[in-house]
Amino acid sequence: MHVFARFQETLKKRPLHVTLLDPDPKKLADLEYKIKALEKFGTDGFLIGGSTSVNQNFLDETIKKIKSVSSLPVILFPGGTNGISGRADAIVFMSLLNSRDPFFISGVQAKGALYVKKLGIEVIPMGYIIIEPGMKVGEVGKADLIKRNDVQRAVGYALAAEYIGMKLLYVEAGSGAPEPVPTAMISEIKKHVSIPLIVGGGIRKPEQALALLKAGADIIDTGTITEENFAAIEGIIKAVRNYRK
Ligand code: 1GP
Repeated sequence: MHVFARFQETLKKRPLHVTLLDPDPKKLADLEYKIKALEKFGTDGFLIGGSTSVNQNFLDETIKKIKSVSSLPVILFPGGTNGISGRADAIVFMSLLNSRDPFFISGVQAKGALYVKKLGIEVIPMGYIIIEPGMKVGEVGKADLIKRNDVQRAVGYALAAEYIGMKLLYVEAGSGAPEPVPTAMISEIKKHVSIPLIVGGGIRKPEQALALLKAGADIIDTGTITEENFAAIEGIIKAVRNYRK
């Protein structure tokens, strides 16, 4: 079964947790240990992201290493065309809907589309919207950041994603954000949108993940915590896995 279909099946029963990993040479040393532990804790898959400076060989190497120790799906979450690898199971083919630059809405996608097709990996169309503070991705993607209290604007972009035909919606505060996206914004989005909703950026505690799930998030994504405080990740993953609506 394809990754997205499998995720949809699981979502009928419980929310999902995904772990964002940066294909960075400095982080490869303890990757095997971390992957095994994350799988044991119950994460549902790996998103492979990283900045625009991702090295192709290194990306392949990272995915190869993950695949050698885990059976979980590996999904590309690319920052540009160099974040694409045929070793992954799938790619979230995303459009940064609230970018001021058309390059990030459809330009970079046009540059990479044929390559993705040739690789034959599963494509998951995803709307991506960035909320304040947006951090590095907001800057690089030239996001016209949605203010944390501008719930209506967030709902507009979220619903637009669904009407455009996206299969998945990612609401992002930016990696390393001091606080996650406000729960009031997530609950309002959830009232209007029916495609699965991933929330990420600044999630460091189980309580934050639980509050976002309660507000309506379907998938929780954490990245920084895996690098900065690995001891905390088990609690977050288990909280997500055990949550029931
Ligand atoms: C990045 O939102 C994700 O796209 C993960 O954010 O690194 O803050 O967990 P963190």
